[in-house]
Amino acid sequence: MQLNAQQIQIFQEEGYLEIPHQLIDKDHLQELRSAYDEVFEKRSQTNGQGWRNLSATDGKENYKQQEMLQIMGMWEKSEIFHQLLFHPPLLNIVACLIGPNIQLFHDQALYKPAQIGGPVPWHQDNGYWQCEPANLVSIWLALDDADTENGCMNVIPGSHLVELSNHSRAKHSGQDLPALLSVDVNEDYEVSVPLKSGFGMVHHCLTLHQTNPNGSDRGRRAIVIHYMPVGTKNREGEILKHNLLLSGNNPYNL
Ligand SMILES: O=C(O)CCC(=O)C(=O)O
Repeated sequence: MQLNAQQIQIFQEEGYLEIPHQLIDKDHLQELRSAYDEVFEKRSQTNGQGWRNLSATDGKENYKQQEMLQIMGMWEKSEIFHQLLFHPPLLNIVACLIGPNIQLFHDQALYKPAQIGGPVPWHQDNGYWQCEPANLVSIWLALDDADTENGCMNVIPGSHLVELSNHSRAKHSGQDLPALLSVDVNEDYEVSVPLKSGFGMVHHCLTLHQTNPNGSDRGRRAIVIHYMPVGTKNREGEILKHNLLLSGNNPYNL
């Protein structure tokens, strides 16, 4: 399903859009959850190889054992997540926002376990990436119901229209969180985006967003796919010509 003109306008003005239709049906969701759990099970005994706890402070003890678990490159670890990159309901939305020539920037699983799920502080994705032009978009897909109790996404509407903020190293109780950046934000303007499982939201790479800790009894499994228009350059000014082409053409990689 495509986005209509009004939905595209909302995205352009607000920097995010709660996608009003279900993206993943019940059976597909069950397959994705099983594959997700399998990858986490395999990785949980390792550090590195794309797995890390973003809540770990300074590589030492985790603050109060919080866990904000990240696995990068799910598409390379599981065939069903590879196929998800080409799932028409997702690509159709992205094409409405950045055009038909779409490459993968990367994907990541972001898992907040029940009760001990750690936060992700306010940031703009391009604070990490520094890509040019800053026209990347991300679909954040809920594999479990996500709400204010278990750490759904919170955004500052319209923040993508202001320039990139100065990000600094995130801290917890005075200790550095080496994997995370953070920005000071006026939270009066914050909007929460609760989502049912199988639903998603799309956000611009300059939209300020964060997620809270998960103190609830429900885990919060999510997968985020970051997409870029063909021709996007990395922080060194090089065109990312080799990234996986998801739709359309890539004249830079002939
Ligand atoms: O899933 C989360 O908790 C954080 C998500 C996020 O920061 C992102 O999708 O860029």
